[in-house]
Amino acid sequence: MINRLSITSFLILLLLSINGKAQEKEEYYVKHLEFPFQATLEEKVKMAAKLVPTPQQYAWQQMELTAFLHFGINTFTNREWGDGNEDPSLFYPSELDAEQWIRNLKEVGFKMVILTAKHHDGFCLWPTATTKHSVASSPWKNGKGDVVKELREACRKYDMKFGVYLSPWDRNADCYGDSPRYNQFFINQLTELLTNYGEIHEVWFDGANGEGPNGKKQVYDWNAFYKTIQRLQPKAVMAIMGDDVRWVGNEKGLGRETEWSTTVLTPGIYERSTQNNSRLNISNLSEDLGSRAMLEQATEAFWYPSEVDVSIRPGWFYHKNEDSKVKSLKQLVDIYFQSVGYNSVLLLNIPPDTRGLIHETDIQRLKEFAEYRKQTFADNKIRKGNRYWNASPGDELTYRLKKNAEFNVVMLQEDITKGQRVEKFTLEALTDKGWTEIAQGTTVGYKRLLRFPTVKATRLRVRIDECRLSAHIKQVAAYYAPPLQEERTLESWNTLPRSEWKVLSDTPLVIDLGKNVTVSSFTYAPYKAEPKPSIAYRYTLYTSTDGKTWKKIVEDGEFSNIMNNPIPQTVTFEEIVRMRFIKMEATTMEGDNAKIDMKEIGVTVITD
Ligand code: FUL
Repeated sequence: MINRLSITSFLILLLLSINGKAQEKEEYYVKHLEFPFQATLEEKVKMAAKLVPTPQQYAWQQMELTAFLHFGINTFTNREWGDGNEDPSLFYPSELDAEQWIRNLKEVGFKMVILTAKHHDGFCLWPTATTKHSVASSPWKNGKGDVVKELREACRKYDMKFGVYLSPWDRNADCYGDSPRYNQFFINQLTELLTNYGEIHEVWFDGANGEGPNGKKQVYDWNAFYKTIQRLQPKAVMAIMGDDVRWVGNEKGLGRETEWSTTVLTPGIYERSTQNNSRLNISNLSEDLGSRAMLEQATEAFWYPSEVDVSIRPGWFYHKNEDSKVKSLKQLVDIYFQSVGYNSVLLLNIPPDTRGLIHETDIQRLKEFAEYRKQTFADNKIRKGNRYWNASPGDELTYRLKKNAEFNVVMLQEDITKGQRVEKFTLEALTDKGWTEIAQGTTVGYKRLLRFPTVKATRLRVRIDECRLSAHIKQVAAYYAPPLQEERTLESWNTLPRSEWKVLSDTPLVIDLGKNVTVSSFTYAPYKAEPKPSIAYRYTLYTSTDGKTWKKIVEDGEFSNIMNNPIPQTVTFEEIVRMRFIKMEATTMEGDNAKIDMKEIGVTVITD
């Protein structure tokens, strides 16, 4: 089992910190620390303040903007999760041009791309020796193509960092479920990727698994996967099912306002994680992963910073019918403030289309997004905001602003090479009405951006109300972010008013639509797009015109990835269906009966 305790506990770094006057020796803990048995809260807080990232975690954090590229067999089958039975001959991008991806992504500010080298369907985008289920069996370039290689070369050309997503869950591999055999198969795939393509900066292991209670049970050998990365690409960060980068807990692009990189969440690849995390009653989804209250109960702490992954479109893979659903500039800007601005790295997915190109609409939106950031962040209203400030609790520092400064954003940055320490701060501005409080915040970390109504002021005062030991503030800046129009979102997935509908049964869900209609598709839209244990995952759908004779329309369908990304999922029927009654038998991920509310169902009616 992975025991990095032995490495990291003793890897206590001695740094010389020059503090203006005296030189003092400071002890830091790199990536991990264990609290001594019976340590007091005060002792724990002091230790946590000295937990710092590894050099590669620090380099990763500084990238801020990274791009996900979901591309594979799903691009051609129009699915989100393939079942592994897809014919490789479906893979045929007509104009694949990896340089087009990277040139455009570089131009709009991305520092790294991560490619889905293999998604859950098992189809490999490189000609692997481990399986026939790969590009080598496709007609693309007569089976001589290699997407990973083309992308790697484009990254080299444009000086873009490169990462790989390799799904542990594999619905194609015969050996999946035969644990030792599959672990070796997976290590062979990983070895190919980490040896044949030059430097790899991030390895992304997805934790998703939709096998359900009766599915195949694979026990992953995380320790062996971890060692393979350490041996072949020691500078890469290991993400999600890894101990360098933590999944933020949703796929909506929403970080936490209080985001601790110094966290008590034990990474899932450690055997002790289940025990540790259930004792603290926490998971990736928890709101609080690092407060004093959490430290008090914890036995160890990790430098385990958050990554916010979200797609520019509703789905992760390209779907033509989502060309009109590319996120708006306002949505992207909000995501930016709620990820990079909340002490996280943004991993924004931009899925190449069936041509093998990034779609024009997405490029256009990314350009608007880049232009907006440029416009906002080019003009820092603060004079001398980069004075290094070592602040004790209660300390204040006043900054002079440029003449007639109007601003609605303040940025704070801590020097995280000395730990994450700020717990509470206040911002005040000197306006023509005197000093007024404009905002309050909690954590800062690598970067914190606060938004508030526009103020006109001559001075900005920052107070560090609470912190662990003393905080090292590296930079304070103020900007004006032009307001963007709120867009109205319409529920476009239901065209039949629900006022006439009646629920005839809850389990299975039976709905009387009130009249006979001709329907081309139906939608399941989990309430508020929130995950819940009772969410439907597998389903069988019947319809009827009289409520007695039922016709099976979809058998054992799957709402792929519904738990992580609970957005509306529309199922288009092979042929239009005349119906008045809908019956849905549905089960959860765990195989229990799902609970579906009538409001979560929609139909597209083509004629009455
Ligand atoms: C999830 C997967 O199931 C999705 O398909 C997607 O790859 C997302 C980034 O992670 O867990």
